[in-house]
Amino acid sequence: MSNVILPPGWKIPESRATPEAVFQNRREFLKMMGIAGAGVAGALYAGPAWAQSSLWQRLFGEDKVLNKNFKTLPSLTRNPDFTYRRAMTKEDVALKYNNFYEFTSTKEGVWTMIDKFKPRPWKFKISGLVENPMELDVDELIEQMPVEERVYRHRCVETWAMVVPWAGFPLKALIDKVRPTSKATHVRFISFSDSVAAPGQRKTRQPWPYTEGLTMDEALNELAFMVTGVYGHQLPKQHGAPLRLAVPWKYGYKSIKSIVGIEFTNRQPETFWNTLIPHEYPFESNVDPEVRHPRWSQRREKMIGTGEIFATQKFNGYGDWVADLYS
Ligand SMILES: Nc1nc2c(c(=O)[nH]1)N[C@H]1C(S)=C(S)[C@@H](COP(=O)(O)O)O[C@H]1N2
Ligand SMILES: [Mo]
Repeated sequence: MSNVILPPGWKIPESRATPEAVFQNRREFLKMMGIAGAGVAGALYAGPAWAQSSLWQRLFGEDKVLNKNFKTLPSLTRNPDFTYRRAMTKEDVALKYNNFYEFTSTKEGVWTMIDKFKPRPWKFKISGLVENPMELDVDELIEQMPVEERVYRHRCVETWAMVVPWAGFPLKALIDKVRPTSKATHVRFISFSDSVAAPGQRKTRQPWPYTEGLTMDEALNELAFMVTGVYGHQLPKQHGAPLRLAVPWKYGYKSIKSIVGIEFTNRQPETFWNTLIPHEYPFESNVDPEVRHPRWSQRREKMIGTGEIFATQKFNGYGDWVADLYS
């Protein structure tokens, strides 16, 4: 409809074929070259610009970029109320298949491009229609919150899905602390701005920073979760360190990453995708198999890693928690 740029990676999963084939061929490639291990190859060739390319990173840079030394989170209790009824996605799979347009629109490339991004120290601000506005270091905030583990399903609008164990706290706990005034009807979330670390933000026709929003009732729902970690450790950069949202009854783009601020407002806020392509990405965006995306069906979804296909469920299967909000 408009001449708005449709980001090139914004496609159904068929677009995965090429880069994944490259990655899966890594071992054969190494064997072919007679190189014993990625470490040796890395030591020989670290340096030239071409070695920084994402193809090179995919072949040889994985341990460095994945940085397995994420800080472990203390004594995490898994909340048993959230049943997920599917196999959990493997950590390495989730780490290497992301949507994070600040870095790149290729899902397989995000983890190779996050080196310069520094999610700590990180200032976090709560403003707008609240009695107790706050501005503090993100770790100071997290320390005050009731952190637990919840295994949630995640359904991207592009039809891929995963199941991951997030750590975090209910958004409601934060809302109770800052006490919105009776005028507040919506919550606006704002992601970081750093076009040096995040090359995607140099695309000046996109409405950076990434923003999202919820109604107040949605924000107060038990399911709305502020995520501080995953798989038992601090959130890695590619999943939206140091703090992201998880609203699993909505399409994935509502689950905004690397949040620097939350603002309470008296009107529906503008959001990144809704501003870019309004007829494809509505504000509400609840998962619904009956409502087609203009360019594809939403009836089925594919688990990353295993490739299993499932029928998509209304509200991504979370109707018991949220259907009341929309009746
Ligand atoms: N700031 C920011 N948040 C974002 C995105 C993004 O590009 N930028 N992508 C969204 C989309 S489309 C999805 S599906 C999820 C993906 O989360 P994951 O990479 O941790 O799986 O993040 C969401 N949050
Ligand atoms: Mo998504």
